[in-house]
Amino acid sequence: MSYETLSASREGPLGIITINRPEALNALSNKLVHELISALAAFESDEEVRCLVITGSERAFSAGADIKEMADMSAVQMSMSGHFFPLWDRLGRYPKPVVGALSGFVLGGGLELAMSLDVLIASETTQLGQPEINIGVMPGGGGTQRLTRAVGKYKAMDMILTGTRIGADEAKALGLVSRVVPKEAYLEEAKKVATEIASKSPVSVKLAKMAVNKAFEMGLSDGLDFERQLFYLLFASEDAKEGMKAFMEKRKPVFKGK
Ligand code: DAK
Repeated sequence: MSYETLSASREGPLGIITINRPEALNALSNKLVHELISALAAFESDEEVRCLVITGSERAFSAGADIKEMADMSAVQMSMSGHFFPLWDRLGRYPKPVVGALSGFVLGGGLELAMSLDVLIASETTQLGQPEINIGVMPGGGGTQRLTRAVGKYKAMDMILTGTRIGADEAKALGLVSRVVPKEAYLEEAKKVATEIASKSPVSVKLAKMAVNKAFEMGLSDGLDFERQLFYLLFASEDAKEGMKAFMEKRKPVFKGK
């Protein structure tokens, strides 16, 4: 499938999506959002794909929603068109692991998109922020909730109310990205991490992702119960038997996703 605002390609077990609107610093236009949804759907149904990488360019992962497109929208248009919601919805329930390869500007809806992914690899040049306040609005794609859960109330208030951006090292110290690497290496590192994840049992990866995400929605004791149910369920998988057998036989496991 070919797209106008991004490219999607397969590299072995990896599905790679590269956002490509350089003229607008990869701002999320309606078209881009719909193309992203369709690329995600195609990789979801491709059984060979075990992990995704979403990236942008060295200058910008994404500078947020396309302000030029949004400027004239009415509140009714925004809510009736379901502007953006289908993307957050799909990402929120996406069963395969997704690694974000971040560089340059990761702003507004771009940061909200990143925060919906599973592992974030950032180039040392990455700048993250929720600058919506500067244009008279506020985060609308989960920023007030996900950023606050990631960095705590006081840093989130600072970023959201002043629009101040933070750099990669500060983001890592706050737990907002997983790893920071030199700017030449961020995409390779993301692919390396994705390849590592792709080598694990797809069944345990899927359930482990589900369990971690539930930590944001459940209280501790319900979350622990949920984790335990999934853990028991994994004992019904062939992959779990294979993993433990391979350990005892001192060989590499061959996971089949069964
Ligand atoms: N939208 C459209 N165009 C953008 C853009 C954006 N967000 N960001 C940059 N561009 C365009 C610029 O207009 C410029 O194009 P020309 O004017 O030259 O044609 C080109 O990209 C290069 O940008 P600059 O010339 O400004 O480059 P600089 O290096 O000087 O500055 C910058 C880079 C990233 C600091 C600056 O461009 C900037 O401040 N951009 C805006 C960042 C921003 O405010 N982002 C938040 C947007 S609001 C929703 C969910 C989510 C959202 C909305 C609804 N629902 C679920 C309903 C999300 C909202 C947002 O993200």
